Amino acid sequence: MALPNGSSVLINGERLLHRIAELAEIGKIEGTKGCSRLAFSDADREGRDLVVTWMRDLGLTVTIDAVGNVIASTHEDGAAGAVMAGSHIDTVGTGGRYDGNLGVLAGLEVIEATISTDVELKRPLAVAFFSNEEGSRYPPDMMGSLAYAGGMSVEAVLEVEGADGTVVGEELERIGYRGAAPCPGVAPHAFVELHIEQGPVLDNEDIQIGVVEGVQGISWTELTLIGQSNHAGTTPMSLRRDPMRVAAEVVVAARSIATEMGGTQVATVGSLHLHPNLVNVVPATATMTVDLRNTDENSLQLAEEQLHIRVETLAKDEGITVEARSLARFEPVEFDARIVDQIEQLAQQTGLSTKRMPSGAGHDAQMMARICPTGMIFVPSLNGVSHNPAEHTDEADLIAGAQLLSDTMLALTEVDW
Ligand code: HGY
Ligand code: MN
Ligand code: MN
Repeated sequence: MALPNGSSVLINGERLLHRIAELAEIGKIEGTKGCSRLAFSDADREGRDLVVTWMRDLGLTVTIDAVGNVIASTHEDGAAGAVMAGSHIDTVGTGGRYDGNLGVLAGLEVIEATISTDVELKRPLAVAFFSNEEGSRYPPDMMGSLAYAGGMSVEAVLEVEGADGTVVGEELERIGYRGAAPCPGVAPHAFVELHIEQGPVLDNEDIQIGVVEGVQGISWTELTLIGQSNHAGTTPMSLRRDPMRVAAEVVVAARSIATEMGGTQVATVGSLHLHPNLVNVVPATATMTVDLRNTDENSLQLAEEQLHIRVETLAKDEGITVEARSLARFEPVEFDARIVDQIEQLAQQTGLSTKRMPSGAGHDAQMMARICPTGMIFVPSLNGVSHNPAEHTDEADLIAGAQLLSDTMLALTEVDW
């Protein structure tokens, strides 16, 4: 797919870097490059307001839907028939400045660069940021794009309660982003997400572009382990029903499931809360989360079964009860081969080194793949570090990725599926 009229639109790398830096000031984690903008928090609202201002200053048609997804388009019909870029601008609590933000700001840069040239496109361009991609305050992750793609109702989204006791609908209202546009949203012609890899592969192999073929499956489970609170000094070990003992062994079990299975299987216990969490009290409850992922659905189910068996065995042995709640469950996704090929061809055409690879992290693109041809572009993460304020990608890689996003989006305006 040749570029329109043989010309290509050159993005303005300095403008992109400046916007990344400006957005990163919102929710800045002092002394680091990172930022903290949990979904629907005041910092998230501030970040949203800044990006929406940039969108409106470009004269784009900006719509906000019922779950706070924001779509900006060069055409008044919004996403209809458009080639759309996008990602998220919410972050985890200890986030970096590139996760999600790069894909949104690069998409905005492509549109601004295109508007400032005389190139005539057959299709509109659009850029989106979706609500609550991280899911760490309100599960599941990719919540906004899941709803946009019709995978979760607006009602279900609005009633989700966070670990902090707040509710999505009320927080959305409070920050002024419970919009009027319908959700699910309109399927665009195509969707392309530029994102940092967040893993070590590209950096280790000194490769500039990851041509992403798909996203691995994700399984988030919350376990509430219910034992008997008791005195730490007077309760004989034989009489204890200690949920923390089971929690500790579940952490070890999750890790051994992943190492025994090998391949792409990963397992993470990322949160653990004890009640009453006091030095001289055998805990009453332990609440923990287990994140399992695998590129293969059958293997992921095997890991889930293994975890369930081990938790039940440990709980029985300790005489405690277990309540399990699924927080997120997404099967592996494959991206559209035509877009994957296009990204690879354009990258190699411009002399960039490439590697085809799956995504270990979840992304909004995996939800958009449900409703339109979708692809992803990765740029390297230094030492594979992410979900960490030290997250870093070299400026040259950021700009190369954004230019490839531009070339890909423009090429996709030329094709009819
Ligand atoms: O959980 C994920 O993979 C993504 O960062 N939300
Ligand atoms: Mn992300
Ligand atoms: Mn993330």
